[in-house]
Amino acid sequence: KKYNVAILGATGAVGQEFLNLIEERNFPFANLKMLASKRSAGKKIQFMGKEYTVEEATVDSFKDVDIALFAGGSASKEFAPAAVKAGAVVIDNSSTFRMDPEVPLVVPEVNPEAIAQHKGIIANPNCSTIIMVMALKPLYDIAKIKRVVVSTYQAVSGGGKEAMAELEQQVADIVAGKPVTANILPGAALKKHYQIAFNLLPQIDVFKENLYTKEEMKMIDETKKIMSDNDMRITATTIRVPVYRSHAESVNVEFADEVSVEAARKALEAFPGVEVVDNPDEQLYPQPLETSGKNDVAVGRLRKDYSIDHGLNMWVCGDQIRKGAALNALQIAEYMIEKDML
Ligand code: 11C
Repeated sequence: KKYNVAILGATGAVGQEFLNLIEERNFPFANLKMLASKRSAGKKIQFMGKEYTVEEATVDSFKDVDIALFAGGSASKEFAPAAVKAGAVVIDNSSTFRMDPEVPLVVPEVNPEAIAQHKGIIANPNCSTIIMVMALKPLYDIAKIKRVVVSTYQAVSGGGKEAMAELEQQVADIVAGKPVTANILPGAALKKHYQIAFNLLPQIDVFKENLYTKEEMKMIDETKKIMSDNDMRITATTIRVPVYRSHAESVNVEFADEVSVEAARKALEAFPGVEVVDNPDEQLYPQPLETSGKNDVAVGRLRKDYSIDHGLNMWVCGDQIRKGAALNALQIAEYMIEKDML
């Protein structure tokens, strides 16, 4: 069986990755609709030997669509209800519906059972959340996790194509001895912008009243929902780094019981979608350059945290446009196809 697929936000970084993955994974599509905002409508996209014209998304775009892959952003709120009404299942990469109790928030390796509860929309978690829970779940399966302290090192591509272009331009300008301009990061809609090249920005998204950024609160709230554990204590600091692609995270875990490094390694190795890269003797550890363009989340630097009773430190890297966004969404669709849920 083949399915009619629509991609909303086809011209962006996540939209483009949807196309790469649909081809790579031989996703069973019949018709493919490329949708975007008015600004991108009319653009041509070459895909699998065919030319597609990007159409402006409207509430009428979803007739006969089985699966609507939404790349993210404010368009989701506008178009998801219309797509559902038209009979499509929406897999949404925006933050709009993630914390809605009616909407499953899914990482297929972690909580696929939540998909069955959907009422038309399934939310794809935030990229840094997905990458972290991929490493937390196999550990949680051997011992309850009491507390997580995470610090992220997030690539500019999390901020979209424009943020990547900004880093490239700034590096080129600096090397050429030209003045540097910053218009996008830490966020295009923010009042102030700062140089990311050769710098670090401790702000991803807007600040909330509690002094955390929205990105930090996403990691906290979404992780609890995906792992179905509201008692888990989590604190997060999210940082933008001058890396093009792949987010990295330093994750400190406190368990309720003892977990040896060996047991943790074994559990991580056995988990689908995780690759353990951890050999200090050979200087092997996950690096963003290595995980870019790959599907697996890499985990390494496994070691005990001797400052608490049952603690473990690890370093996690994953391509946030793949597993952190497009791949995770497509895996949700693949799961639904496999289980005959479409
Ligand atoms: C970033 N995590 O790296 C963000 C991008 O809620 O899906 C994804 C935002 C989201 O900037």
